Formats: sequence, C-alpha cells, structure tokens
Amino acid sequence: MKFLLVALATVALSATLATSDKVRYDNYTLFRFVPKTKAMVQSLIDLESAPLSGYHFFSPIQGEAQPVDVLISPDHQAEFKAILEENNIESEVLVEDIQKSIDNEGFRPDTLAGSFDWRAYHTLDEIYGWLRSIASSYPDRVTLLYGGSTGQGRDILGVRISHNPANAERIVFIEANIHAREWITSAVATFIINQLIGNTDAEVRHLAESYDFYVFPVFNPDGFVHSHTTNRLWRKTRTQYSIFCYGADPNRNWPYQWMTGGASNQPCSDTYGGPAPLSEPSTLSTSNFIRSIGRNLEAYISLHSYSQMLLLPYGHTTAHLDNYDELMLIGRQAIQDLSRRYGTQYVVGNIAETIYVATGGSMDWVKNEFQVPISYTYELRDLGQNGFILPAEEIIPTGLETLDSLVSIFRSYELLHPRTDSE
Ligand code: 0X9
Ligand code: ZN
Repeated sequence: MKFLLVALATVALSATLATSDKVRYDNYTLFRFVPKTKAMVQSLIDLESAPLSGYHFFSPIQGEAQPVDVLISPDHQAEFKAILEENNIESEVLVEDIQKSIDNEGFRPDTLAGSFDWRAYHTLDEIYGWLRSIASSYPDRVTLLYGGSTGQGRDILGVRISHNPANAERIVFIEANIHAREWITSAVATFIINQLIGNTDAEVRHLAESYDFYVFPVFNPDGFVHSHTTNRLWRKTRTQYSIFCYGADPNRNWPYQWMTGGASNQPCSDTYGGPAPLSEPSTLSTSNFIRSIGRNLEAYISLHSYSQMLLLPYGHTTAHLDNYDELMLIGRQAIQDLSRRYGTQYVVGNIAETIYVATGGSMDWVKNEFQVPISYTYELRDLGQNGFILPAEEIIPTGLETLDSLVSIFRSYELLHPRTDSE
C-alpha cells in the first residue's frame, strides 16, 4: 500500500501535459521489475489508471510473479528506487533515456513525395498514399479497400492482393497497428504487402497466389496519427471519456468475452475496454467489414509489438479450445522457421498462458464468430531493449523473418489439409 500512497502523493502535471505540441520524454527511464506482494500489485493497478502520474506502464500488471515494464519520469525515479529498495526488489534498466531512442528511431517526416520505403517509419498519409499508388499501379492484383471510418472521421484503408479469382473464398486477413504506438506492425504489414506483390521467391509466390490477402496496415488511424503528432507512446483510440482521459483500448473492445478479464473499466487506464463493446467507431466499422467476408476467412493475423511471441486464442482462458493442438503444431514450426534467418527467438502459446489474460481482443472475436482455422497474434520485436521504439534499421529484418514464419504457417497448413483439385 505504501507504494500507492507515495506515488499518488507526488502526482503532478507530468510531461504528458507539456505546453509544446509534442510530448517529450527526456530522461524517462524504462524499468523492468517483478512486484512481490498482492498489495504492491494492487497499488500498481491503481497507479496505472490514475491520470498524469508520471508512470507509463508498457505491460499490464498481472500478478506477483509477472514482470512489469514501466517508464518513469525523472521526477519519480528516486521515489521508485526507494520503494523497490524498501521492498527488496531488484530492477533492470531497459532504456536509460527513451527520448533519445525516440529521436533516433528513424522517423523521416520529409520523405520525398511519392517515395516509400522500409528504411524509415511513415505517417498515415504516406502509408495511405502508398496504398493508393499500388492500387493504381497494379489494378490487376491490388484493390483499395475501405474498412470504415474512425471517431475523428478518418478512413480505415487497406488493400486486397488477389492473383487468382478462384481465391475469393480463401481469405487471409492481416490487421496491424490497432495499438497506436506499435509502429513496427504497420511497417511490417506494408512490407508484407510489397513482398506479396513483387517477391519472386518460389515459396513467397506460392503463398501470394494461394489466397486473397486483405491487409489493413493501420486499424486505429486516430491513435496512430496522435502517436505521430503529439505523443509517441499513445496506445488507445482518441474518444474523450473524461476531462483528462481519452481513448478506449481497441484490443479490449470487441464483443466476445468483453470485460471478463485483463481489461479495465477505468477510462484513464491503457486497457480501458470502453463503455460498451464496439463503442469505438473504428472497431465498429472494421467489425462490420470483417463480418461481410467472415465466412470466407481462412486466416486472421493480428500484428502487435513487443515481446517476440506467437499467440493463439483465446485471451480469457488457458483452456485449450477449438483447434489449439493444430495451431500449436503449426506455430512451433513457424517460430523455428522465423529464427532461421537472424536467430530471433519467439515463444508460442495460448494468450492467457503465454502473455496474460486479455479479453475483448479482435482476434478472439473473429475466431469465435467465424471459426477461422488459422488465427494468430504476433508480438513482434523486440524483447524490451527498445520496446515500442524499435529502430527503423530493424524494419526490413523484422519484415523478412515475419514473412518466413507466414510462409511456414501456410506450408504446414497445406500439408495438414491438402487441397483437392476442385477446391
Ligand atoms: O495486450 C494486448 O492487447 C496485446 N499485447 S500488447 O503489448 N501489444 O498490448 C496482447 C493481445 C492479446 N490478444 C487477444 N486477446 N486477442
Ligand atoms: Zn498491441
């Protein structure tokens, strides 16, 4: 309890309300530690849902044995260290000064008009410009998709990549950046789109030509824009829910097992489930879009970061439901194939067992609603040395190894379910 008292006593207008238009995180340090008592866990939960506390949690608080990654403002670090010392808890510094990482991340706002690459992170407008340009350059293969609109009136755009009309009933859906700050996910999604269009490798061609791919690189455009213009570490949507607090967690807002665990009813929390399922215009409209093609979904892939995990349904229970055994088998092979290129180590498993209980996620709703055979959530690089601020030099390697794992997933799936000629 002491933790809460001390921490809340020093609640101050932290950098979150800086007067400049962009929030700065100078000398904010990312720590990892394991809380030891139930009381401390509860204090951390309270602190997480308090506005403007100077503590930014990068991972939900799960329990006494679960590590917590927390970014702490310079004003609170002495207090934090004293509390840990008092409780005999060790901590690890993951990132000393996260503003330096943000400054060196490789966001190039002055990208030449018309050019798009994977050596830098891009804005929503640049991503949408590129989607439009590939749809007009490759009209035989690429169609622009309109997935609906957001609370602030932005379009949710994606593309369909189809090499063969016979694949219309075999859809692979890829969703990225439902969490605004996870920039590597839209970078990897656009990388994969590009590879599916143009890579000449036989296995990639086979994959591209065997399914219709529906890819939405930015599922939460309002949050994504906010993470570019104002606060690099923003996660949620941008609906205003109280004087200080904006946004619901769009990955806690879907109408399956909504708010049954690992989600908060506090609007200031980063895992706020929203006032009702599909309260967010972006989740409502994308759910309607998915519904329109739901019965043709063969796979649903959701891209997140960070932790290097390949997660399978569901987030509300550790029970092995639906085709758990098959997804584990395919997943184990996929992470082995992913590691081959650069040695990147992933773990695979059920969400609740491997990462934490989290309900109201998009994948869980889609899996349950349409019984989609292949359903995975990726937590991409890294393990926390950079966290959400993954340097842009890692976009291409992350894209390549992720593509390796996708090739593996569908190769395994085909071996287990050979297609007959008439299919
Ligand atoms: O908490 C989340 O939503 C995901 N982790 S993240 O660090 N990227 O925020 C885990 C997703 C669990 N997925 C589902 N319950 N479907
Ligand atoms: Zn996420």
